[in-house]
Amino acid sequence: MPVAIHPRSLISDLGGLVGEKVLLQGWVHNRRDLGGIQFLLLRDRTGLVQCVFEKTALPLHESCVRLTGKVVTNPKAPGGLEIHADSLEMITQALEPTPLEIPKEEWHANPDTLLEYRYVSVRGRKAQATLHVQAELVRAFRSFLGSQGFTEIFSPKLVAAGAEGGANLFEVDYYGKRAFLAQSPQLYKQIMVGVFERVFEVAPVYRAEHSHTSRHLAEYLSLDVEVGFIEDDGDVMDVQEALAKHMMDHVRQTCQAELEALGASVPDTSVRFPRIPLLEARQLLAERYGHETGGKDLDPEAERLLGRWAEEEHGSAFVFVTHYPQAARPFYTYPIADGLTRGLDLLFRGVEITSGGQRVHEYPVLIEELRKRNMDPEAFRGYLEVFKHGMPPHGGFAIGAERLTALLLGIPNVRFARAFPRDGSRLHP
Ligand code: AMO
Repeated sequence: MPVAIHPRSLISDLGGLVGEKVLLQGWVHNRRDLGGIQFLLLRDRTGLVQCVFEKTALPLHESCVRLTGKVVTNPKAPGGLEIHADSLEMITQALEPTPLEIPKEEWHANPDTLLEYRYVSVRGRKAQATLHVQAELVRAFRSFLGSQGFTEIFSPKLVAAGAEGGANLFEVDYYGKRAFLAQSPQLYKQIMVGVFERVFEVAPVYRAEHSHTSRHLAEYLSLDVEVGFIEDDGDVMDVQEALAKHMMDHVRQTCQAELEALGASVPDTSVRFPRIPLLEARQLLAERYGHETGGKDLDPEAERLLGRWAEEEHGSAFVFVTHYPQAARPFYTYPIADGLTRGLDLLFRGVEITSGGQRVHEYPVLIEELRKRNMDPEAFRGYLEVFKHGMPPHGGFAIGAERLTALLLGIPNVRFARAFPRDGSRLHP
């Protein structure tokens, strides 16, 4: 039973209250004055309802109000219901007009304006729906892993060295010493495999990305998984696939209203995710689409085309790309013959949403992998120590929560899959 804090009805419950008098609380989402009759579109955490008044002065947008009235069916009203209101009481009056029109929220229009006023634009129906779906994705992530014997961990975000390498570290002054914001809980989740065998973490990570793209944030929510006593990268993919399907199914079951508000659909989860080695993928893209890729990794167009192939040939919105070359993966990735690794990515709708794979679990091999990359083992002493103390074969992956959310919901810019995004040009609100 929900805890009753007021004799208050929620908008989502009105369907069962037709003909009854109700008390509602919420925000003035929109208003229209037709002279003798006024329409107030009321918003609460569960949705929107049209409330009809006679000769009432309506408060400014986003004022907090309490009203009473009768629930009436009206096929022309949004949602098929409206309130014939008889009282309107102010809870907190808005002091000035909103800096943008929340009911018109449109992320293609002017993202900068929307983000500048995010403290109120985040109240828009689409923003709210997006963040709600994300919360449900995370809930499903936790509950699925919990059911599989994983333990949640909490690793430090202030660290002495970067886990992922590269130039995108944020430096902080740590009691007069140089420290960094964690790029990933990579080392810590591996250490904790030595405790719990199976672990996960839900936490922000930091990347001082220098390119301004629609898929990169300076702070993003990393959904990390690590599992011990695996045979190989196939086990890592099995966990990942079952987890992704569970998360999709959960959203399909619990977020119908949000999916509708965003015009989004959840992909078919009945098909097996295809698994294709990177080198084969390259060949396929060249032969099938005439797209040649150089470099160590797939470029965005190659990812898009591979997503198209997975959809056309396998009916799958997801595809694993496996066996990345050593040059394309961090030193902790398990090396195999021919300069390849058991490192892999998962693409969703043609964009990378996770990286992962099997890790090196033997100390001498780690030293060797560092040397191969011209990295100094001394600089990684903190990372290496635990591997002297019996680490099982293990592997894992990290999902970028905002990318997953944006791709699922058809949101063109990952910034709108975060309540308060951080990027090279934005530190507030
Ligand atoms: P990687 O660096 O590939 O791997 O990151 C994993 C996933 O995180 C997301 N991501 C980002 N999302 C938003 N903004 C960014 N700047 C950004 N950078 C990455 C992507 C990506 O697939 N430690 C490894 C994971 C592992 O092997 O377990 C790692 O962090 O969705």
